Amino acid sequence: MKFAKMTEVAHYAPSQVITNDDLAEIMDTNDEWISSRTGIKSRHITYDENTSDLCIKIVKSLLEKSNYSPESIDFLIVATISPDSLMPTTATITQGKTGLVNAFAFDMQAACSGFVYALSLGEKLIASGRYQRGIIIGAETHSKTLDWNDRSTAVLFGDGAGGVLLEAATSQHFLAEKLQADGIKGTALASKSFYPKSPYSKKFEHNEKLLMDGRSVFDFAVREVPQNILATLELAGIEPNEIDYYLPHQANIRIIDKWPKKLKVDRDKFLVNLEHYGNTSAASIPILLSEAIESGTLSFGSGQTVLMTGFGGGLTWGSLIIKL
Ligand code: B82
Repeated sequence: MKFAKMTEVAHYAPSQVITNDDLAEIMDTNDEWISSRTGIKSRHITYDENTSDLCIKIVKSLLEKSNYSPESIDFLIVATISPDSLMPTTATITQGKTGLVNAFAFDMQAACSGFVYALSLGEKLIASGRYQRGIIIGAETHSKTLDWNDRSTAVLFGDGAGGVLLEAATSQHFLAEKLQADGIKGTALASKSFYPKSPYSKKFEHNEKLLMDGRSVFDFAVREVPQNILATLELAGIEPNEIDYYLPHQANIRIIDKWPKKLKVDRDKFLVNLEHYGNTSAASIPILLSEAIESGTLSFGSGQTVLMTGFGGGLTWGSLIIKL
């Protein structure tokens, strides 16, 4: 039996910080409205960097921290819904510019669940025994896809990236997982759509911008996701309170605030940083993990048990229980 473990983590966000007050200068909104409904105070917004530029920072940082050569990396997965282009992928652009000459690379698209899906897949690649070392990144530059005239969505999102180095291990670190999807409810959270538009095709209705049925996705996050967490805990044979820290996708503080009661665990076990980043979709969980490692709240090799939960467009959602 082969195993995988995370051995390093890194995060990066563009240096430009845009506060709620800054947004109030360009659209009809205010700090009280945004922070009371979302918990967000500021977000990082890229000035001259694209998603691959953020990913390059993460790869370089992981290589520096681990002292591994670029040639020693077997694969790179980038989870993103704001790629530089559909082709080439953000992962291959990053791979080319960081000298990961022996790595295969591809993008994973599972919205705000992207990092959890990609980390799960990376673990399987290593557990197969075929690959020894990989990098999993969640990265977004949402600012380039937002409708800056739509105050209901433009205030919610931010840019940033986080990633982990995944390596072969001699003992089990990934204890349980449950990944889910429900395409029937997919229209509740949808971005710009693509449809045939050739001279030979019928005219399709399509949306040009992000659509979010807030109430419906909020109810989904509050009702369904804790059930997924409980099911994952049951698979691991672990009680909710035995988890040292929960690392939830940072969509909205009101969602996270409802979970401790549902799971009957202390609110302090839920790590939160959305105040400073907004919703960074696939990047939110690795940024959260990286900050927790940096602050000493978590450390690799400590034996602490964490539960990561992603949930978002698709709809997709899922949890991983990992022993650090
Ligand atoms: S909201 O609908 O406007 N609302 C909840 C009733 C405000 C209190 C809202 C806002 Br504002 C921001 C985010 C959400 C939300 O529910 N988001 C998500 C839910 C499930 C999956 C992903 C997300 C996400 O935003 O990434 C609701």
